Amino acid sequence: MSHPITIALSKGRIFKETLPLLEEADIRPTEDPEKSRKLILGTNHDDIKMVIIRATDVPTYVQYGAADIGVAGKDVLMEHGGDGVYELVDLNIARCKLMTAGKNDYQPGSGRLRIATKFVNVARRYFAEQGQQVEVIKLYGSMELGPIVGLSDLIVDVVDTGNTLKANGLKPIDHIADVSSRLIVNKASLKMKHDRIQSIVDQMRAAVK
Ligand code: PRT
Ligand code: MG
Repeated sequence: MSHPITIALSKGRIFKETLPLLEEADIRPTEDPEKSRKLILGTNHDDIKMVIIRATDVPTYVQYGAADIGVAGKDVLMEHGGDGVYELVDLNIARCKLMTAGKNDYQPGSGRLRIATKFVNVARRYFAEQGQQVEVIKLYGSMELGPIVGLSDLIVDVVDTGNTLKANGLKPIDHIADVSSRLIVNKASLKMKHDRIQSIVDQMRAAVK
């Protein structure tokens, strides 16, 4: 009997852009998560299922083996730290950049800066490397408001077109990292279910543009 395999994905851009790659590995969900309320989706294989979870939870599911395979942004992986997972393929999808941003009239000065972000670990590490003293304030969304309402001097967020920053009177300042989504695998799963997982990984890697 072959081992069942669970794949963790988030709704939205990652799901949409991962589907064609999974298709190349002959894996197709039996339902559209955007239309279904189900958190577990079947596939065209009896022994492969998908769990649909928040983007930031994907590395945690894979770390603990609740999912064998997952797709997560490099931003989310940097924040998580990557314990217990192998990052095996750069899928080259959902590309963006991790940046600092501030008000259009922001001028770098001396002294301790307040940083509002959901990427608290990334922010602490980045500013420590820069030798900059910071106070990091954890937010769960709408980071762009931080500098506008005087909550923070800067934010750390992912930026694609930059339109969201611009629409809120902010400008991108420093580039922290280029981001794309990565195929991650639980370390124990790769040993225990090696052949099945390796074959999915190889087929998805071959499908990457
Ligand atoms: O939405 P939710 O709170 O559930 O979680 P999430 O925002 O982490 O998930 P999701 O699906 O929005 O993003 C999943 C992954 O897509 C992220 O972890 C990134 O790796 C990647 N990605 C690529 C992006 C973007 N592009 C992006 N533009 N994630 C978020 N954005 C946001 C950005 O923060 C900004 O607020 O979209 C907004 C528009 O960006 P601009 O610069 O084009 O205006
Ligand atoms: Mg989002």
